[in-house]
Amino acid sequence: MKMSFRWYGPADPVPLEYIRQIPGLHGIVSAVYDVPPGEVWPLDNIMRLKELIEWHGLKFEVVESVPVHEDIKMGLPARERLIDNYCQTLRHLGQCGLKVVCYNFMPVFDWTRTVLDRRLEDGSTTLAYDQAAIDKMDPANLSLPGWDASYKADELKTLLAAYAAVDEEKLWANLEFFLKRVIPAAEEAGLKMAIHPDDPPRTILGLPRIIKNRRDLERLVSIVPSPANGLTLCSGSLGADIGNNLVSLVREFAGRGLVHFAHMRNVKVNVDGDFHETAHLSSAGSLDMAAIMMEYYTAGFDGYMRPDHGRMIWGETGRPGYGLYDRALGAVYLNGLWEGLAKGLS
Ligand code: DNO
Repeated sequence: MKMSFRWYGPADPVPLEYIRQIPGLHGIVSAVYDVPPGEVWPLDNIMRLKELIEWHGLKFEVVESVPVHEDIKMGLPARERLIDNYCQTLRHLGQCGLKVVCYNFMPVFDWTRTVLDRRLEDGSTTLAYDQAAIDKMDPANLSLPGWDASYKADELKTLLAAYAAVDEEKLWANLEFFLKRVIPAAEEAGLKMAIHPDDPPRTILGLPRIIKNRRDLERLVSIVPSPANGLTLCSGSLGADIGNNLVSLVREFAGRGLVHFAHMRNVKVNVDGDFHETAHLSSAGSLDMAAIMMEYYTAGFDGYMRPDHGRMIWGETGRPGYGLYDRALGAVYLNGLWEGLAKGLS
């Protein structure tokens, strides 16, 4: 298992100088952020990022994410050119020695929360999701925390309207079209693709969502059976549906060598399906993190893992979910569990 840490590039308020001080880190997970979605990532930009990370004593082997353009997800004619661009980006990443590419196929919004700073009893703040708040939203005048600045109002309206023609089966067909082109390119470039599940794993605002549970994951990997067509198994995303059993998902998919990237975070899920994110520790949330780690260990997992979102603690401010302190605690906790497993502590 290669413990990694997400870093949003030179504009990230958390500096690499601090990240390197977290014990037990193998590398950084990052992306080229200054190229618009759909365009080719130039070799130079990737190389510069890699050199910067390596200069800090860390490896750069995992990209999160190479965004999939909405026109590909909608199956518009522009996808031909956009998929060619995607494959070219993969070739460049392969040339720079990258190994795993995380991506997702969620329409319009990637992760969705209704609050980014819910205060917990201990005074920390965290990301939370309340269905009632979503249901109250006016789709014609949508305001979603974390996304408000990403789209202009008109742009968002047009996009949401265009998705009215895309149901789940259409989205699957578009994903299939994408994978049949992209997986061979990834194989040639020496890369493994790792799809991120939908977060949360349910249909939101009428938009189709197709990577939500075991059945979806199985369907995905069987579209193009190849080690290059694998998963980012995100405990917090899938775990927000209490019907998903993370331990058995790890057994099934990591056991077949199809999990290339493990996102580990804990969530507290209520009976009504609302949830908030918690500290990584098992006792803090609904997921048994130790049991999940044990399953990875038993599967002989040698892929990449990272602590996922953290709360904001100790007065830290910054990018919600991606501060330094709580994620660093997560990395150390997960490494501790792993050492315990390796040494047979019980
Ligand atoms: C949220 C993340 C996601 C993830 C993408 C991967 O913080 O877990 O944004 O990076 O879905 O494509």
